[in-house]
Amino acid sequence: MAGEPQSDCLFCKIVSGDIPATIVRESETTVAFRDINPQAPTHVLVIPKVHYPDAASLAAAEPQIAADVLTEAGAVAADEKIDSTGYRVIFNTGSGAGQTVFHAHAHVLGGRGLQWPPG
Ligand code: IU
Repeated sequence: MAGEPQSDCLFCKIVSGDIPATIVRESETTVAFRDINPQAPTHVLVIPKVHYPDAASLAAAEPQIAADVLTEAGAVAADEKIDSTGYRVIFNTGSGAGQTVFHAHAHVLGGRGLQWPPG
């Protein structure tokens, strides 16, 4: 069923606690944890607890939870004190854009200068 945990999904296993992660925030609907391969001094992933393959499918099915992900991304930035210097929230969507884990997630990146356009 849509949104149900997928047995082959690594981020569903982080939600269930079967795979360890350094969790920095948790809400009723989301988990935020440090990326294992950080690309900036702050690199946190915010994921919904429900399983959807990408941000657009999450937003179509569960708009409030998609909003919760964005709210938590902002809270992570405040917790990490990168909100005043600037930070980026990224949803890689599709393998052509670099998505490697097909469970919707927001990257929250900051703590260094960020170039535009991104690579
Ligand atoms: P992407 O947008 O799908 O490429 O992002 C997936 C991210 O998940 C990537 O930055 C990985 O380093 C990160 N990650 C993680 O933090 N912990 C894990 O167990 C796995 C991937 I698998």
